[in-house]
Amino acid sequence: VTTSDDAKRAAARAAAELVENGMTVGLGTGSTVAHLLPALAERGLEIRCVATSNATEKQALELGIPVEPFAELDRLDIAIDGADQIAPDGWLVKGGGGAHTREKVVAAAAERFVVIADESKLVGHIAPPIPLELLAYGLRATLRGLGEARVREGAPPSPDGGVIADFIGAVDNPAELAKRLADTAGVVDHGLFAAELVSEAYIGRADGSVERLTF
Ligand code: A5P
Repeated sequence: VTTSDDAKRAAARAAAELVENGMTVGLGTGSTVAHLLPALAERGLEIRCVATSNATEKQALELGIPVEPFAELDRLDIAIDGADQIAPDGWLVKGGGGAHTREKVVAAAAERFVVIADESKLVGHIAPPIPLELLAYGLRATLRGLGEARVREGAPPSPDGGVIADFIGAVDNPAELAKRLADTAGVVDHGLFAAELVSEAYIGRADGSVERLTF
């Protein structure tokens, strides 16, 4: 068990306390969320959950947390998820695990979107790589349109059949790049999450302390 694991666990356990009986909850993906699920299960709440990946769904069900398809619910009370980069202004990069498309749908549907991470995720500036999900249809043409992008080696397709790739060009202005990526035909979604989506971040440290950041 590494110290970063302790830090992730501390952040995850603090965020689990935000969930209340009767809530609809979006469950993120990754090694930090893997600590959230047992903390949530221990609370024994009556909640309705959607999962952003098959891995999260499987772990949740094993722990007795109910998961339903995200087709009927039209909003969520809260979503809790990890991040790969957290900038001082609240912009995020997500998708290190290739789940960013579903993660963004869940974050956008949530009244409150809470990020959980260890302090290594805090960055001064957003930097490449920026994860992408691309349609397989026209893949080479989409990559050509993007310029500096490459398919992520060894990454399985997304649960929706998309090809996982990364934009590796410079990131000067995240908002401008987000618009350019979103406007490129063949891009299903990208891993830049605007600060407006983010309610707060719980940052765990190896000593077990947790800092709450709001943006
Ligand atoms: C999954 O695609 C990602 O967006 C994760 O949320 C992100 O990579 C954080 O993962 P860890 O909690 O494993 O660092």
